[in-house]
Amino acid sequence: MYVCIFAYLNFLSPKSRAEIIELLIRGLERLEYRGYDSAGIGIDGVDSGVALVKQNGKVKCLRDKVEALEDQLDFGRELETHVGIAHTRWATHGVPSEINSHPHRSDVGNEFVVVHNGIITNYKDVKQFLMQKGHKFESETDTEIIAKLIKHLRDLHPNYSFRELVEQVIQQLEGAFALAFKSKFFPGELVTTRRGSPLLVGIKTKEKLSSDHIPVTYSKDHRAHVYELPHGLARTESTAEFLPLGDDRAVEYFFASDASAIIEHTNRVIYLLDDDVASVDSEGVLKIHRVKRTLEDSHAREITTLKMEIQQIMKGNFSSFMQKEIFEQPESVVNTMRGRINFDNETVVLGGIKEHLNEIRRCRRLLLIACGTSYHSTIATRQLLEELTELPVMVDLASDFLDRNTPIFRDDVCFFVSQSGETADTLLALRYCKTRGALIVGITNTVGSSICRESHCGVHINAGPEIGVASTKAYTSQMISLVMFALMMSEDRISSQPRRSEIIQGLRALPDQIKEVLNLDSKIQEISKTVYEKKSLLVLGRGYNYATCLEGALKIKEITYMHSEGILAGELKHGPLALVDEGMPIIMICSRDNVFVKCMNALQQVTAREGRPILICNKGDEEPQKYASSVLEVPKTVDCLQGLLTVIPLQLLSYHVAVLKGCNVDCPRNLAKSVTVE
Ligand code: UD2
Ligand code: MG
Repeated sequence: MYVCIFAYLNFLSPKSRAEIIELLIRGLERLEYRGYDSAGIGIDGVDSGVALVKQNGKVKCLRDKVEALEDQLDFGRELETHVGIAHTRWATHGVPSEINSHPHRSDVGNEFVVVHNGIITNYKDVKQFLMQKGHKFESETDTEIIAKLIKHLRDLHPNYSFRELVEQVIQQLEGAFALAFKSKFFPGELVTTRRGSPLLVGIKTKEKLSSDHIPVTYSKDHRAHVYELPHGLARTESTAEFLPLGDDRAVEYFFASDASAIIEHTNRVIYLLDDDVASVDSEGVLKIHRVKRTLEDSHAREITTLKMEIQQIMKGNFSSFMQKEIFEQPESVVNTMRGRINFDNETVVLGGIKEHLNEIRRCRRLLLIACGTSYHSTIATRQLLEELTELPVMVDLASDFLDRNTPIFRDDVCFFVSQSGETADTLLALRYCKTRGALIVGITNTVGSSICRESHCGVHINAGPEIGVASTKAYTSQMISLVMFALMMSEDRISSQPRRSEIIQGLRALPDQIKEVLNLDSKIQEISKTVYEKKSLLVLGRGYNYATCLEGALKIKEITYMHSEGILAGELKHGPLALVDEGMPIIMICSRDNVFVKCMNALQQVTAREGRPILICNKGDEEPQKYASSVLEVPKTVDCLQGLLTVIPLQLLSYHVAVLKGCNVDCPRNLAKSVTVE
């Protein structure tokens, strides 16, 4: 899901092996921003075979490893035509390790090697089949089946072309993928394809291209001519004439998950469509082929000219990663729930917890320990955890928990929540509890992180890499993970079935509701113009929305440097009300739940002191709107999920205020993405 592929083919364009390796690694570095935990390349070996170099960790570690192989790999050797494939990986299947890194291979002889971005959902069935046929697997990944399968098919059909073999393979695959294949049987040839995951081709030639289209050919279409690009063999579709373009047939092709890895080499690219098979044959000719012709298919792929800057490509249409990540939430929440919630029979299975469930049910209490935004996700779900587990639930900031030398017992269950899985205070608290014999549960976004390794069990929130320092999508995914845990804990209790059912259906509707909230963006931008020059911003609410107040205020503080406080509305008259006058900007969250009436009271206390709050309320709820200076209406959902929707306007507001103030949204001053020091 969260990986990138890059492939480079030079045809009649002599390059030393060192230059080729450099190109591949540069390509990976360009894709690094998408998050990764290991990397690898596949190139021609010094014999006639394929050499693989793979390494855990940053691309830099791969670079160091390759450089150490300088003598072995004969760096100075010039290769006129060569195919190299490369990959960065963000683990979803199996921990980050050399063996789980790509490229994956068909056999110890590296007959076929492949890089893959995506997820193969039927890999277990295919793997079982191949194991029965005697294939030996070495990794825990879904990708490895692809390499084994193509070898299996080649052994059955030795006369098939490389492209035909790949087409046979993808007909067996379910799920999402972008793939690039290299084989020792087909030197100089590269086959790539995609379904669901992005893939584009960059083309670099000295001569001008004959056409700005590459026609698509089809297996079932005998009349189709094979149109070929570039160089002298190319012909246009309309005339089917040869169009000589000069004598220089040299060409370089770049295949990548996104344009950031290509743009420095060429701005001429083709975006492949689902099930396109793009191959470069031994004559250096790029062909696009499809097994089946579909009605809506345009029969040609346009070569487009990229005009974007690298920064722009990386962030898509967004100005910062934070903004991109806020807008990713309709998908990231789905990824968190994928394969875990069955919405039809209303069951929830967290694979990483289920074996410990009975032990957890017998515990004395649950402790949730975290820092910053992750801590807010524990506050947001505490009430539901108490309700559905019927256990005492403590939430603690890791640093304070440690300062207090908190008593911990063998029958405690301790949760440690951290996006990176490396947060130093949280990790220290984990070790403290572990030595006292408690069961340790991790909730992290990073497979193979310290918290993941040192915990007894846990949940990967699967939100995808988060790059902006201010956490957004990880927060909503952490909340959902804890909600799923609560649902699992209560599955056997008949009396809680209606409640569970309501929550599960609420989760089902969530992605669309998040999209609706994101539509408030331009309105929020307008509102931010009214507050960005203020000194301070108070965020008021209670009940399930209290966590949203804290999280919203934290977002505002960390990226706009404005003072902001999340205040429990019930505490207003115990002090904070003194801050309120007509000049104090206030945001009030007031949704239709069991504390609505109390919230209305607080709202009136504020308006009685001339405060005119910005209101976040449920769609169509007119009563609280009377007191507001402006209103942001979010769809109503189940009370315990409402915070997933009310937090988003505050994420957006902090983002817009930061932009207006000229702050660096992705890298706020004084802060680091993961705080790995105490
Ligand atoms: C696992 C696979 C997933 C897919 C799925 C199929 C991994 C990482 N996940 O997802 O790719 O194959 O099964 O059913 O291979 N863990 C900790 N501490 C933490 C987080 C997780 O110990 O902080 C453990 C957890 O107990 C489990 C493993 O890591 O043993 C994977 O956790 P997960 O949440 O990814 O598990 P699951 O079943 O959703
Ligand atoms: Mg573990």
